Amino acid sequence: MSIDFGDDFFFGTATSSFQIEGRSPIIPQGESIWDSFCALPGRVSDRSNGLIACNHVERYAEDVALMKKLNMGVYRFSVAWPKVIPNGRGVVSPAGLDFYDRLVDELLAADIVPFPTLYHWDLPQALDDDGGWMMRETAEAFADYTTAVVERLGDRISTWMTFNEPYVSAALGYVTGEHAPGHRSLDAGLAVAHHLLVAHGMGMERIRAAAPNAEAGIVLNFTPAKPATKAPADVAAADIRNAWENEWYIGPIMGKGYPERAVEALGWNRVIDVRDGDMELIAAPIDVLGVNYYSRSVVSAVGQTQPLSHQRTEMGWEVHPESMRALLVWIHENYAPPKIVITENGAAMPDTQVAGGRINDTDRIDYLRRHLHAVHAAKEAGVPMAGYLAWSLMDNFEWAHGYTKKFGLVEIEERTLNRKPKASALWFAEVARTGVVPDA
Ligand code: IFM
Repeated sequence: MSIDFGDDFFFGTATSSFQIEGRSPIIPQGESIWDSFCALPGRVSDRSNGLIACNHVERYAEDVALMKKLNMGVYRFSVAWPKVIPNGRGVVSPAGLDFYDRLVDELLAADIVPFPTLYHWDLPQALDDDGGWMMRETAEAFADYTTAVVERLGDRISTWMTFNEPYVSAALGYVTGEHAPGHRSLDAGLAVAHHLLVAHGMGMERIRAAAPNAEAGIVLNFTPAKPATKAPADVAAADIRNAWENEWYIGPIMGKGYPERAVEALGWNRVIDVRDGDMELIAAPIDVLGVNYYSRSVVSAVGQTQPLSHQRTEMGWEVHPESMRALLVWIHENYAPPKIVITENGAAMPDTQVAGGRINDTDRIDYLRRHLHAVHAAKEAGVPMAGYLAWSLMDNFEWAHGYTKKFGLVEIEERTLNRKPKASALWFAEVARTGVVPDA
């Protein structure tokens, strides 16, 4: 059966600064932790970096024109802190702000709503040299950076997002070391998680002060954990995973605090430096919650297990749209954010089939179709769903996987960096034009 999202629902795509922008000689910028991480041997699988990426910094007007052609109503991008304040704190670079100024104007001229995120992982290296997110002072630097950006663009932005996926910043950047800055310490990750939340709270205050009429919120990722069996040990393992991965951020932000059972069971309160007023600051009301959903996990007491029968993407992630519907209902019933936007959903696929000179990614179309059905089902169940942004507009730098994993609706040709819409881009353009998602 085909489904209709109606007129009050928007469609668009998402990207982030480090993954697509690259550098330009006319925009002097500071190093970010990802520049440093890419330079370390063995950290990025194809030894690539973000120096050129998709060269969006020079080709942004072409990218906006392409979005317009694809009927996109909203564009989620992130602002690169090292382009705006090269040293992380102190002098603001007019050239950096000018770039985002031009991008926002180009989008508005094309009738595309700009939907910026202030932090999508590219922390200025200068701040990391002083301890980065392990230091509470970094939250203060983030607040000043927020003011600089919001004061400049605020007259044209209707919705601000503070952070993208703080869980990933803390867990992969500081606990497992898979992401920049590559630390491997649970204690560091716990401290970082709290500082990111404090920074979110401070950022919200600055957004409210500089743009009182704008909406504001945060983008969180969720990977619902299901126990592999009914054995108590598996159930307990999945429960702790849910607490750390899916409740650790939304709980404090929505005024429910850190999940008590995990704090107590693991003794984590010993390292979280919660100061007077922190939890109130973090719980300041948001207008909108961004939800990033890709997959679920199946957890046993001995670690993650993989249901063999299920379809997976190139990331090895199980395709499980039903978990997305259940997740959205769970968020609504337990936390009730005023509005939810799917800020990321999509799939890395092999992209090996070509038809008529175009990548014929029917597997990606199927993924998007099934997940859009899940979003629609949640909406029908009363969840206040406002929009859906596909990850990603184009193939880009997939962090530790370099350019080897392709999430784009648009292909980036290897040498020329020319943009070529895949079959999924044309399919999604029709969904955006009509609001209707056809059945398979
Ligand atoms: O590419 C990332 C993005 O930067 C954050 N969310 C998940 C995507 C796919 O891994």
